[in-house]
Amino acid sequence: MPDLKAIIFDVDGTLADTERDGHRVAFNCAFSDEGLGWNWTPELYGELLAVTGGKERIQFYINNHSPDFKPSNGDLKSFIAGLHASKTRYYVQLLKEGKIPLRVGVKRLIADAREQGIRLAIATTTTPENVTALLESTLGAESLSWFEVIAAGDIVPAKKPDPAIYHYALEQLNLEPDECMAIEDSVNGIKSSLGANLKTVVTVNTYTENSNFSGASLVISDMGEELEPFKLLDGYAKGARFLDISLLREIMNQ
Ligand code: XBP
Ligand code: MG
Repeated sequence: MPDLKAIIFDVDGTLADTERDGHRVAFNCAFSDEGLGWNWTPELYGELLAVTGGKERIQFYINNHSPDFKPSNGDLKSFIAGLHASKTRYYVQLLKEGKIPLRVGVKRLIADAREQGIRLAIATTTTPENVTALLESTLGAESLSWFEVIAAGDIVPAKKPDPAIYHYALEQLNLEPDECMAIEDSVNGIKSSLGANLKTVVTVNTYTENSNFSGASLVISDMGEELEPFKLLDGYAKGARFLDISLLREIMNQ
């Protein structure tokens, strides 16, 4: 039976609740600087999350909510790229100010994995600068070296739900899917991880708690702590109160 060798983490919604008070706010700051008059409310943003990737999300918004929009420079693709770069600057600033903490249990699970020699990787649709800034601001600069692979953003041609980003991470780790576990928070995320044949644990958040996570090995409210146990939403957790390496191993061998 293959043993657990690596965990591949999603970032947004999984490591931290970044979307509503992070990415969304940063998008709106960038829109405001350009005088666009676009305001992504928390509710609208929940709908826009169906599209992964910030540039792709802006394009989708224009297509569906502002189809007559003409960019000031005449070229929509480069306009969106510039707008998104501005959004990234705002988002990184929010992270540097320490506005976005890790979710319950994340720090403990990462420490547990490192102690037990489990390799760590990241597979995300967000921009690499954002991953770096999140890790630095929450776990310290040295944490960047804990992750052997940071697979992010445009490194693959198709973002989640396409499995390309997980295929890329597995290739870089030089591991088979049955030697790894993925941790995700969204339907697009789990489509991507399952598409790469990875067993996946889902920790839900307010944007994803009502989604259908069929195919997940375990669905829980968060990673939990001894004194702040997770809520079990689907699957079998052997009475555990928090997600650790021993539970991940159990799930892997189910
Ligand atoms: C979530 C995403 C990202 C972020 C915004 O990524 O879809 O697009 O919302 O980040 P994941 P960017 O859950 O895979 O970590 O603007 O940098 O794309
Ligand atoms: Mg996510």
